Amino acid sequence: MKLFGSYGSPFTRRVGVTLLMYGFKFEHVALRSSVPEELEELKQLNPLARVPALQTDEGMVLVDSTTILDYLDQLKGSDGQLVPTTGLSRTKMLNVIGIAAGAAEKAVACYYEEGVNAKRPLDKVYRPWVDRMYEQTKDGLDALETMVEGPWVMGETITQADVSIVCFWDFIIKNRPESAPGIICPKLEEISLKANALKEFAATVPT
Ligand SMILES: N[C@@H](CCC(=O)N[C@@H](CS)C(=O)NCC(=O)O)C(=O)O
Repeated sequence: MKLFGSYGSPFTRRVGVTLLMYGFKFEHVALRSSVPEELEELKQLNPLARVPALQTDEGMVLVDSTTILDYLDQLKGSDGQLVPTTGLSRTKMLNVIGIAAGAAEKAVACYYEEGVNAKRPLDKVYRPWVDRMYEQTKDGLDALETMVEGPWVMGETITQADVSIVCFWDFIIKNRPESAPGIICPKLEEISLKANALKEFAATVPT
């Protein structure tokens, strides 16, 4: 398999961590949509020119990290999956991950407004909308903080909820400007610290 996308993208990183945790062999191609030549290559893989994209061993190209994770879960089979295969516990976990992904999408949108690779001239930024997106990110994380059930997000063992939340948390904390409303989520912070000590997370820290 080939994973396209730099680990600076939290959506790519959660796929990278999952591939490593499942023990799948893959080649990592750190494409960035912010570099024009790499963007051209990306367009050949993903009509939306976004990362991540995963080329399977059969030659299929999957886009969107949720779809890619679903594919990897199926490949892994029911034994050792990071997500329960059926039942309410699965629905509950996907709901938690959905909130985290929503918060991350808002943070990425803010990054494109005023991060190092901002797409819009600063004087064209519409402040109320950007502030609202920072707020949505913060509110999403605050909600997740209240949902933590144990040493890991869903309880005693590490799951996809931890993989996704940690990748999103690390991106948000690293890229959020000081002017944005502060985020205080000690449980998520601790889970991030614990996860980043694991080799699969350490191997995917954005450079
Ligand atoms: N829902 C998508 C989000 C992917 C996404 O937003 N990727 C960003 C990087 S974090 C990207 O490639 N953006 C480039 C663009 O939108 O032009 C997923 O889960 O894969």
